[in-house]
Amino acid sequence: MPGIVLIGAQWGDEGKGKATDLIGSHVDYVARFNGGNNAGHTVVVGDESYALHLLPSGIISPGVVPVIGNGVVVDPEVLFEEIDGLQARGVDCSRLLVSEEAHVIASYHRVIDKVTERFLGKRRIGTTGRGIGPAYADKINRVGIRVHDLFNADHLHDKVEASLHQKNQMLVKLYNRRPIDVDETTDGLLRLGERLKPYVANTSLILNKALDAGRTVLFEGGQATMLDVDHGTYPFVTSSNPTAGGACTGTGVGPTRITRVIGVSKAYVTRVGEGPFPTELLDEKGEWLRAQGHEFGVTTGRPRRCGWFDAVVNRYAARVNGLTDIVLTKLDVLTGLKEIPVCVAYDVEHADGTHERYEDMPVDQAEFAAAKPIYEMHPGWDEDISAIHSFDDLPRSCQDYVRRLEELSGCRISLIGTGPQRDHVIEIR
Ligand code: 2SA
Ligand code: GDP
Ligand code: MG
Repeated sequence: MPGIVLIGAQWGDEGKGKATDLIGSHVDYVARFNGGNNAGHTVVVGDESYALHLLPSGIISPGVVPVIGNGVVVDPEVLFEEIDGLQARGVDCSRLLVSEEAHVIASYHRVIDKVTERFLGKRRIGTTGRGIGPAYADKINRVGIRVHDLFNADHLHDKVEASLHQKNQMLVKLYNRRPIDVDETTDGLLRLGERLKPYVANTSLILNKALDAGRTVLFEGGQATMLDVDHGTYPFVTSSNPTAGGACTGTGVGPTRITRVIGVSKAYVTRVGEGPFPTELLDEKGEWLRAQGHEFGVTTGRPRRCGWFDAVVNRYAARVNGLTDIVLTKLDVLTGLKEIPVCVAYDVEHADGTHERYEDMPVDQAEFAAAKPIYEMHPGWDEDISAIHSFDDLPRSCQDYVRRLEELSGCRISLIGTGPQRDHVIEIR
């Protein structure tokens, strides 16, 4: 009855889509447990590249049941666009299951996300503008709309009215916008509900029964550890729990069912959106990494900020997620560098001018923002590694780099990505 959790160990875009696709072809269910269509997961199969946002990456594997768990915020319009796009390319989406307890992103959540960011100005978070934060805020404020609310017109009208009551005052008085119409919004949601209905199910019950019957479930995280609302670089985070614990609350499956927790890390680091990033490269080396790794947002197209591998972040991710192993992706991107810096610890200067070495993540975000990376230098390699399938065949310096990242992270590396394709991979036993 194995439950496998797969999460991002850095700031996202580590290549979780590809890792899920690889592991997902051996599992029975792939369940998303957090976030929404802020995510952008790329799966490359032969000449075809699929950019998935809301659908679990397992949708590409025939025979896998893709599940959208209760912890996800669902924008039905985006979901249908994604389903239509995939079906037009021959991908069968009929097996999809959507939790009746998942919260819905309504048009007003998108509006509020965008106006709030504009209003914040210099203090903006750099959100994807998809309404994620406002939808989760409504969930916590107990004025959210859940999937099963879409099937009862009177009940839905009351809920939309309650949810819009305060928001309309805010939109009119604070942001000088027109109020959002309750009837129009309710009608729109009811129409979306009709189309959503065939996919809706008690997914917690289904997943638990599947585990009881000896099936394998892969829990696929969106975003990443450092974007977690509790454990990330708050307030520069997303509004959900992308860490491993979120897999349980976000699907209704207990922690005793989880047997493996896989963290996906890039061989360097990227971040998109605002917030501190100690190893960020603001020079031509950062641009080189962005160009080599094609580091642009899958959802928004924004250029990603790039920097060297940060072992403090990885050690932290290993701890807060209880990682059993790491999938190290995009090692091929580093090919051609003479030497590769790796951040092993931080140097933080305190207000009184004294310095402190941090081996572990500082909790105080002011300290994290002031953290200077302490680097260790590693020799690089020039050989193309994308066609290599055995760890022992990698150039010596490349093997040493991987082994050192493993040692610094305190967690074994079980898989290495050497290119975007499914077969660009090295398994380490
Ligand atoms: P939001 O929209 O409220 O979740 O934004 C809050 C922060 O979370 C970050 N975030 C992400 N970071 C990396 N990748 C994400 N997905 C897309 C991708 C991003 C894109 O795969 O490339 O296309 O821009 C993602 N989603 C949310 C976001 O940048 C904010 O820092
Ligand atoms: P996710 O959000 O974690 O699923 O990652 P994204 O899909 O946003 O970004 C990862 C990008 O790296 C995608 O374009 C993948 O096709 C690509 N990718 C994944 N693994 C590798 C790898 O090992 N090497 C290279 N060069 N590209 C990879
Ligand atoms: Mg992504």
